[in-house]
Amino acid sequence: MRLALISSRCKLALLTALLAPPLAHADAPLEYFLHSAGPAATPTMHLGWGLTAMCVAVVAIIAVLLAGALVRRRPAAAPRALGKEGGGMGWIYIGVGVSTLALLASLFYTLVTLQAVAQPSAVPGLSITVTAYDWWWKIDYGDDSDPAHHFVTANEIHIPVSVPVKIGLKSADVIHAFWVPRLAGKTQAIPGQVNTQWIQADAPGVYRGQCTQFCGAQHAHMAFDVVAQPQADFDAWRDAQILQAASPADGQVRTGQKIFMDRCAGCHGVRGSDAVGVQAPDLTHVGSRRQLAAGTLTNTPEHLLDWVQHAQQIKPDSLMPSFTLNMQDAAALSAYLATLH
Ligand code: HEC
Ligand SMILES: [Cu+2]
Repeated sequence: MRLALISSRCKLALLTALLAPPLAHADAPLEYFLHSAGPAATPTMHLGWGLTAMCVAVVAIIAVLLAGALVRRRPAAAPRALGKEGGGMGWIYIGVGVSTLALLASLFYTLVTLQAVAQPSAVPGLSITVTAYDWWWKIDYGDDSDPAHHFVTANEIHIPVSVPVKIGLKSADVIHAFWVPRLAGKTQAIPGQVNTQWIQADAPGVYRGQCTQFCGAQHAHMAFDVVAQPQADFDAWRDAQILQAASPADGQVRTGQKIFMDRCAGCHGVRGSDAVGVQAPDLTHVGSRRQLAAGTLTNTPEHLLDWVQHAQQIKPDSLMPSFTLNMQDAAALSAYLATLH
């Protein structure tokens, strides 16, 4: 039932994609490379449409010629001797010539496009390191010049609008690929190597990203959001993210924190507490994120608790175990997690 639902939604999405105008605005319903929202993506989108148009034209011309040949079919005659086919070679030369020109033109257009998206036109105003893990993304706002501005988050990248942002891409395990279709082409994240790419959003909005290199069981649930905001909003977000978690005062929250320290802190970090795990998403401001577990669930208190108790059912094989909690512990943990916003 769920599968059927998804596939009919996919068909609808595909249909929308095919019918939508190529230059639809940033709020287009479809998160797809047929629409672009920034200078790192627009030239490749145009290239995609151009090459598609060329292919369609070739198919249409061939179809028309074929139909013409069928209609004007001559009566069958004895085959002529080799070398006396009676002309027609002119058409072969024209065909080869036109094909060669079209292929050269598309090669040239592709090279020009690659050059156009290779570098931003201005020096990137922000630099982020993204590390791919099975099956989530660590986002590191490192700032060498100012360590006080350094913080780590997960699965949600905020950027200021109209500013080129440099992304250093790493992998902690296998090969992944970072792709935000409306903002840039895809780039692989390879263990032991730092690849770089840049993105820029011309309008505020949420742009969905996705791992596009098969990386194991939960590859499909390895999404992320890029949230583009006006500079002032971005600064406010960053200032809030830099803050450490407050230490709990209230009794239940304190109990919840103790459960967290016992059962979660080996993997997860919460800045400002003794939880310094680095193999899992930093949870200092987990409540501020839109989604949980790399786009698997929307972030609500119910989903949060559901995730903690049923991670293995919700995202089988993910590197977080499911936890069995009694009602009291679940309530306490919930109360503590609610303070991490
Ligand atoms: C063995 C390591 C491990 C332990 C222990 C662990 N987690 Fe996780 N947790 C992970 C990993 C890995 C992920 C990322 C899973 C994914 O998205 O594929 C994760 C994801 C999460 C997320 C989603 C974060 C986000 O930004 O999407 C939350 C919330 C979370 N864990 C809470 C907890 C809590 C609460 C506990 C303790 C009861 C806990 N975890 C214990 C490894 C662990
Ligand atoms: Cu993947």
